[in-house]
Amino acid sequence: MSRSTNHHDWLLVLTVLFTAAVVLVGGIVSNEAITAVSGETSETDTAAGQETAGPAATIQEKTIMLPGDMPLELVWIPPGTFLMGRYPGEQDSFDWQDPQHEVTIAYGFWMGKYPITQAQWEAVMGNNPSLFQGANRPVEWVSWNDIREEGGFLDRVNAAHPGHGVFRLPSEAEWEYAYRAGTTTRFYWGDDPDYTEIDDYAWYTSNSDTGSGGQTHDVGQKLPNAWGLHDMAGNVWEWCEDDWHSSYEGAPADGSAWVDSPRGSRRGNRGGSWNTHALRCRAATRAKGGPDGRVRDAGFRVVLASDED
Ligand SMILES: [Ca+2]
Repeated sequence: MSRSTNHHDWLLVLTVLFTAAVVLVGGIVSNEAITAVSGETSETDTAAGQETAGPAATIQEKTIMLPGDMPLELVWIPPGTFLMGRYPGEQDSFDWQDPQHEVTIAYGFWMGKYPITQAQWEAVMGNNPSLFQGANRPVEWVSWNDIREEGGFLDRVNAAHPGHGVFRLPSEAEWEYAYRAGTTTRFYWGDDPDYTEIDDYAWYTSNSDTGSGGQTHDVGQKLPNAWGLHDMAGNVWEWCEDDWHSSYEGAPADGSAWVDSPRGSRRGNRGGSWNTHALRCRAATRAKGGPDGRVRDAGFRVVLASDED
C-alpha cells in the first residue's frame, strides 16, 4: 500500500512541476514575441489574500494601450488539455452541453482580464451604446456584428496594432478552457451545490438589484479565477466566435471556433449575466443570439493570439 501511495505522490509532484514549466515557458516566449505592442508585462502571484479555486498559479499580465491611451489589461492563458461540456450527472445542467469531450489547446494566448468596458469601447468606437451607463461597467447593447464587422471594434483595435498578433473573439472552447483555469467543477470556485459561494465571484440575478432593478456592475469587483480572469461568470454574457450548435457532436477538438460555411444564423455566448439565475453562471453554460442582436446583458472580452499561433 505504501509503495502505491509513493508512486502516486511522485506522479503528482511531476505533474505539478511539468504544469509550472509549461506555464512559465509559454508565457515568457509569448512576452518576447509581442513586447513591441505591449506597454509592459508583469508577473504577479495569485492575488494576495484572495482565494481562488484550482491550483496555485503564476499569473502573467500585460497591458496594451488602445486608441486614446486607454489601457487594456490581458492575462496569459497557457496551453493545455481540458474536458469541455457538462460532466455526467452535473447538477442543474442541460443537454446542449453534451457530450463532454477532450479539447487540446496547443498554443497559449492572451485574454482580456475583464469584459470590455464602456470606457474602452468609447475610446475605440467614439460612442457608448450601453443601457446601464458607467465607464467601468462592461459595454452591452453591442451586437456580434458591431464587434466583428469591417470597421467594428476588433477591426479598429487591430488597425491600431499592426503586425503584432491579432485581436479577436475567443472560440467557445478557448472561453470555457479559460473559465475553468484547470478546474473540473461546475464553477471555477467549486461545485457550490447550494449556491452559497457564488456571491464572492459573480453578479447574477440574486445580487444584481441594487435598488433600481437589476443591472450590470463595474468589472473586477468579484474574485478572479486561478488564471486571473474576473467576471467570467455573470455580469454580462460574452460573445464568442462560434456559430451556435445545439450539441458538441462533431465539434473541433483543437480549440478552434466551430464555424459553418456559410455562417449560421446564430452565435454562441457564454457565462451567464446579472440577468440570469446562478446555474447559468456555470463553466458549461452556453447561450445563443443572432449576430445583429443587441441585448442589455451581453458584451464580450477579447483574445490576443500570440505570434506563434
Ligand atoms: Ca461574464
